[in-house]
Amino acid sequence: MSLTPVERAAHYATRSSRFAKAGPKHLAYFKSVLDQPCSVTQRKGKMLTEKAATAPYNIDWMSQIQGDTPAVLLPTCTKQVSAILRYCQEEKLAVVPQGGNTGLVYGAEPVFDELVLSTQLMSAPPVVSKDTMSVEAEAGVILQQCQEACAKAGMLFPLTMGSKGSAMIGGTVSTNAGGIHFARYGSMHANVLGLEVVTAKGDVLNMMSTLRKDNAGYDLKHLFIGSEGTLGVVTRSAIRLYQQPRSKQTAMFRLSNFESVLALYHLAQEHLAECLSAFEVMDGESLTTSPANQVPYKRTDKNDAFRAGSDFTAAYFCVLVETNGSSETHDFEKLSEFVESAQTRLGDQLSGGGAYEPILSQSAAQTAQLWELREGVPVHLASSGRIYKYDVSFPIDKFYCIVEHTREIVYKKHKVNPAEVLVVGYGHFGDGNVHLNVIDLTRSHAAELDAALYPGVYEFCAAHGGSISAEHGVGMQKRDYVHLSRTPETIRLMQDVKRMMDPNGILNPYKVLPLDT
Ligand code: 2HG
Ligand code: ZN
Repeated sequence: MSLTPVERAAHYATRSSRFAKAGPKHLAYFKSVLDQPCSVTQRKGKMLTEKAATAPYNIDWMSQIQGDTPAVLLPTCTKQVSAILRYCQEEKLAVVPQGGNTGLVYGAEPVFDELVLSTQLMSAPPVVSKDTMSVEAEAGVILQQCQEACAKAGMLFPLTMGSKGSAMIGGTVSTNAGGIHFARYGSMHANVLGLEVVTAKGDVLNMMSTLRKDNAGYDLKHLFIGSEGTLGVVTRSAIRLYQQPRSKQTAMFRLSNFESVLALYHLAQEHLAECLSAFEVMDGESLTTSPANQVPYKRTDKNDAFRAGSDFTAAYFCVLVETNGSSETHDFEKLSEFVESAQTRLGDQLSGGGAYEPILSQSAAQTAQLWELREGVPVHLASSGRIYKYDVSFPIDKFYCIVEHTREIVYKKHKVNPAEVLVVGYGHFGDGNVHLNVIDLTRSHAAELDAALYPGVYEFCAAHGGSISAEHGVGMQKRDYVHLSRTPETIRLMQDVKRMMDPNGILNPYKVLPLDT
């Protein structure tokens, strides 16, 4: 449906009458809490109520969902978060926790008149410990700043993704963000060592720790990682670090069919095994809107064998392979051997008769260009038309089937003109995580696309052993489809947990769980 962001919010839910409306008495209380300087930093919090000031917090970055919050609360410390949530629980005031607001599933914006609790001012410089190989960061620390602080100490932060310049640590933990190094370093579930959370009742749970092994009963931090701010607000976390790799190698391949992408992946496992850190795939259509499609490439004697063409859409599949290792020479040799072996084994599927041979990056600048091609894909697609986004996962041999299926449905069954609607697939192949995007270039096919995609795409995932959410989470967008990826018993237990931990359902309402809770 072609709806305004406010209409789309109303399409997903009706404001629940169990919530109170925030009035002058409530706002005066929040102000008094936020005016108390934090005992550690001495900084006061802030409250925004002017429409112009609250506007950016009311809408997601894709401009799909818009609420109308009466106030944005910006605490500077855990104590203030605790006082706010305790009061909201008592007064039945709905609250949406918000970090960098980079989510894609309508999980971090108000739907109606919920208060916004932004962690933006909880951003003391992260504390990196080389000895314990961990970093401690407040919720509002920007992901990229955290990565840089770790890199300065020679350490690698395990998560990275296109939105690193805005996404905040608390949000990446709450949503169990994935990103491009997931296949190598694992999820936030695998890397969060300790957590401080304020529950929906205002209790502070101090679970901070840098222990690798700690088997003393329930590991409750995992309840908060990936529950998208519906059970508590993450205020601080301790995250596992890795040695900063001495060498990073990047190569780009262009292949003519999916079978050869799969073969290339298995070959990468064979040759690069422990140092493979990313294996990203983009199909030809996903690159057509990208200005970086014509990546300049310097030919030198050394890389002559890996000559580049300029049109990355021509071969059809584009694969970006990265390794992280400890020896520049050894790793370069390893990658070169892998490239040669791929050329021998995949022959024409890989070289296109010499037209698109692999590129082995020769410099940091070139590596950056190759990553720009990948990271720019969602950005350029989003600015090309009205976009439908899916973040789904499949067993890797079925990675691309959802894209082919969607093309069948859109172009053949619903007879939409392919020149007017792009159906593209790209993503994290090593994790079986495909981003299916459908772009209505002329913004005139809402009716056919709604019919073709809802609930067909999610049902196809369920029928083919996939998940409706690989890494972006559920938010409000996929709330009504969770039953396709979780059993009724599991959903009932999730609802029981939510009721027990948040009796008035004030924390991030209308998101993640079926609406009757
Ligand atoms: C990515 O992998 C992100 O680039 C965004 O997860 C994907 O916007 C998307 O569909
Ligand atoms: Zn992704």
